[in-house]
Amino acid sequence: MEHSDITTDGYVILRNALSEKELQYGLSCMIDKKVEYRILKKFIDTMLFKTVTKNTKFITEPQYVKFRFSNNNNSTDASTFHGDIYNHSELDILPIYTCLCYFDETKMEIIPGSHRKTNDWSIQSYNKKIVLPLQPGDILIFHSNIHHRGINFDKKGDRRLLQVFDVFPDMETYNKHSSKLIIVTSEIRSKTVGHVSYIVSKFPALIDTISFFHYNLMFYDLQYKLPIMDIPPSEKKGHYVSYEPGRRVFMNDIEVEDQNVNVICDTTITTMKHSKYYWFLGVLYILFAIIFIFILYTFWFSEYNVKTRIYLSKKSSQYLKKK
Ligand SMILES: O=C(O)CCC(=O)C(=O)O
Repeated sequence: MEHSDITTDGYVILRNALSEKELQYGLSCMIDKKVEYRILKKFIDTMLFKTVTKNTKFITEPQYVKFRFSNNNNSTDASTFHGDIYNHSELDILPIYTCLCYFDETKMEIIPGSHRKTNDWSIQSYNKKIVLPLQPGDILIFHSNIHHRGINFDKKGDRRLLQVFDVFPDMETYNKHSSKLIIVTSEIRSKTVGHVSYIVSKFPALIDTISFFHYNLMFYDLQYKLPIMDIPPSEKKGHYVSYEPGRRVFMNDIEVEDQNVNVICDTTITTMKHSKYYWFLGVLYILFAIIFIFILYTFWFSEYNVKTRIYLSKKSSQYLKKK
């Protein structure tokens, strides 16, 4: 285990934790661009979590809600800073983890300590970001609300990654906390945004700039309110809220499926669609657009502007004739 501490830093890396044979078993789930999810489920239960429980003291009897396998395509929603869960409860430390198993060499960016409540400004927190280099066989575990993002999506080649989300460390924690978890689904609207993010993530300078702005929105809990995809504050209070973009499929119903889908293993967790609560923002956006077009229109057809435009076109035709 590395020198990071799960309580202080919010993450740990188990370096070279899985053998070549175990990794090969995990990867045998890939059939061209599709995935045989039963193989992955077995890999998680018998290899990944066996290694995790053997090498950590804080995860002893893992209970997880879902997982996702991607190959360079989780940039649809993971290339800007985000938390996998947002903690709206009184607790300082969220008792839920995300476990990531890397099959290829790559990097990810994380903000150590961002899993705890802070009085920092967003920019102070943002400046603490560090890059974690990851190798095949490494397992990264963090508190699910830590701020992190995938990087390195511009590199050619595979970036195969298995992520197990909403991992409760033992049965007692699951029984106590799972009813406070809310999953907000937003598949349809995130499709277009996902496609754009996938392309933009291939341009590091551009995605870094977007990520900086997104970080500020996320820090102040605005990133889902502004695009009208959130639930009201009253429903968040006391809860752990996870936003789930992309398609969801149920473990019991699938065999071979696409990559990068959310494979749901626990169907008892509260799931809801974003509400109509913030639709007034939509009305405001339309009002602003109408006012903007009106101002532009009146300005363009004002007496002064019409005269100026006639004068300028006369001048330019005289100039062209002289030439
Ligand atoms: O791709 C990575 O390294 C991180 C992925 C991630 O944060 C996510 O998919 O939510």
